[in-house]
Amino acid sequence: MGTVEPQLATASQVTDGFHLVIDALKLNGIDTIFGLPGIPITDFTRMAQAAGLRVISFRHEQNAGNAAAIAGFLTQKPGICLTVSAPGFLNGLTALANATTNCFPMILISGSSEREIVDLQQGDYEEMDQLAIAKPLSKAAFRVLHAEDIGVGVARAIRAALSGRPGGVYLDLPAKLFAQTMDAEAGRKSLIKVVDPAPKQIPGADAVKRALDLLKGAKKPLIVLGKGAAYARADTEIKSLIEKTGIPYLPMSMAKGLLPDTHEQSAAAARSYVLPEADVVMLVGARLNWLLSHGKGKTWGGKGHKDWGGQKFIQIDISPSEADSNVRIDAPLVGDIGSCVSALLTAMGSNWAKPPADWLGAIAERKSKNVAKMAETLAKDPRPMNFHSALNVVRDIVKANPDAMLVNEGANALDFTRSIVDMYKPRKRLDVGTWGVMGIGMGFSVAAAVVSGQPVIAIEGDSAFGFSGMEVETLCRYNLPVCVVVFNNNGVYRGTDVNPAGGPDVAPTVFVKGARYDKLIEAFGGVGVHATTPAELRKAMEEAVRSRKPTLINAVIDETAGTESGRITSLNPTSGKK
Ligand SMILES: Cc1ncc(C[n+]2csc(CCOP(=O)(O)OP(=O)(O)O)c2C)c(N)n1
Ligand SMILES: [Mg+2]
Repeated sequence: MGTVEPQLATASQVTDGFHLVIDALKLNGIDTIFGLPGIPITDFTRMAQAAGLRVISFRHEQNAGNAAAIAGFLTQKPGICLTVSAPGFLNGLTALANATTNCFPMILISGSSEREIVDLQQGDYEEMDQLAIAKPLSKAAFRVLHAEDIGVGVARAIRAALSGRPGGVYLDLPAKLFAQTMDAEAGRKSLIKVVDPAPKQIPGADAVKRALDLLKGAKKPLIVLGKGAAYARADTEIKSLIEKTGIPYLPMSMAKGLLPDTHEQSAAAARSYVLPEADVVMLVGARLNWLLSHGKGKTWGGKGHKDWGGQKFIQIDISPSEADSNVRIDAPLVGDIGSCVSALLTAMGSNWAKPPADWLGAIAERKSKNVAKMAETLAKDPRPMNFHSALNVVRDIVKANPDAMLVNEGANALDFTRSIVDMYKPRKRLDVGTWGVMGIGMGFSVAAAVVSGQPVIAIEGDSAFGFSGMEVETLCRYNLPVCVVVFNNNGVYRGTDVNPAGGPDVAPTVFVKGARYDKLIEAFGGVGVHATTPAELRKAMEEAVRSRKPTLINAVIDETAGTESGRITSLNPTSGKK
C-alpha cells in the first residue's frame, strides 16, 4: 500500500495524512478553511495554520459551512468547511445541502470514526455512516482510506464542486487516515493540481440561432438575470447583451448589482407588470422555481394558479436537464453563461433592432409611478421607526459605499431590503437564496469580510439573527469589519401576536420585548449601539463602516409594521376547518 513504517524511515523522508491533505488543498489554491476543531481534526487545524492557511474557527459548524459556501460563490473556488464526526458533520450538513440547492461550490470535509467499528455498528465515539447520509444531500460524496489516495480524493472533490453546475461535495476522512505515513517524495508525487476544473461549455450554433430567432420576433421581450449569472463572472458580456439588445431586465435577488439597480433598463420597479405582459423571456442563470412562480400562474398572466401565461422562454443554463422543469422551454441554450452570452453577441451582429417603443414606454411609465410612490413612503419619518424609514438610511449608506458587501435575511427584513436597497456592483448582495433559509447571516458575513476585505453590512431580522447570533464573538475574535443591523420588531414577522388560549406563555412568534441585541457584541469587545431613530441608525452605520470595527446596531422597528411571512404570505396553508 506504499505506507512506510515510521521506525524504518527518518522524519524528513516521511509525510502523513494530515500533511498530504493540507498540501493537496494548498496545491489547488485553497487558502482558507472555515471550521470547528475537535477529534479527529484538532491537530489538522493547527497544522493547517502552521502551513500558512487561514483557519477561521466558528462557534457552530452550520455557520462555518455557510461561510464556506458563500466563499465558494464569491471566488469560484470551492469553500472548505471542516468538522468533527457525527454531530459536527450533521451541523455542517444543512449548509452543504443549502450550497447544493443554491449551486455554490463547497467541500465539507469531516473527520469520521473508525470504519471497522462504524460498519459493524459497535458504538464508536461519534459513530455514524457519514458518507451514506451525505450522498443524497450533496452533488458528490467521497471517502479516502489510504494516504496515497488523498491527492485523487481532493482532486475529485474539487472537480465535482466546480464543474458544470456547481454544488456541495462531501469528503469523508476517517481518523486513521490522518496519522498514516508514506514516503514524502511518493506523497508529493501522488498529489494532483487540478487542471481546468470548470471547463467552458460552448453552446451549439443551432441552439444560438434558435434563441436569437425567437428573440428577434418578440414584441415584449424580457431578460431575467439569476444568481448563476452573478456566479459566472461574465459581467461585461451580460452588460453588453442587455445594452445591445435594449431589452428590459429583472435581476433576481443575488443578481442585483450585476448592472447597477439604477440602470434605465431595469424593470425591477415594474416587476408585476412585466412578468404577465412579456411575450418572450430569456432566462440567464435563473431557474423557473418557486421564486419565479414556476413560470406560470397569475404572476405570469395565466388564468388559474397553474395555467401557462403564454410566454415563450429562452433558457441559458449550464445544466442540460434544467429546461422544461416547470414549463416548456422553446429555446434552451446549454453552456456556461460567459460562452452562451458571447455566442449570442457574436451571432446578433451589429444592427440588432431595439424592442418596440410602446413596450419600453409602458414599462417606463409604471416604473416612474412606482418609484415616486416609494420615494414618498421612504420620506416619511414615523415614530417608532418602521422598515421603510430604517431602510432609507441603509439605502443611502450602501449608495455611498458601493463596494461594501450586503448580507440579508429575515422575512420583512429581507423583502423590504431587497426592494428598497439598490446595489451598484456585482456579487455584493448575499442572502437566503433558493430555500429562503434562516441562519446564513453571520457565516456569510464572516466569509464576505475574509474573502473581499470590504466592509460588510448585515441586515438581519431579529429572528433570523438568532440562528447564528453567537458568531458575533467570531466577528470580534478576528476583528472583522462587519456591521450587523438587527431589525428588532420583537418577533418573527411582528411582535404583536397574543396567545389564543390566554395562558401565561407568549404567542409562538413573539420574543422578549425590547431586547437589547447590542449588549451581545459588547460582551466580546465589539461596538453595540441602540438606535431608535433613522438619525441614530445613520450615525451608527456611518461610524461602523468608517471604523471597520465589529458593530451590532439594535434598530428598534415598529412591532406592528411587518406582515405574516413578508411577501410570501400566500404560501401559508390555511385551515379548512370551519
Ligand atoms: C431554517 C429556517 N427555519 C425557519 C424558517 C421560517 N422563517 C421564515 S422567515 C423567519 C423569521 C422572520 O422573522 P425575522 O427574521 O424577525 O424577520 P421580520 O419579518 O420580523 O422582519 C422564519 C423563522 C426558515 N425560513 N428557515
Ligand atoms: Mg422580526
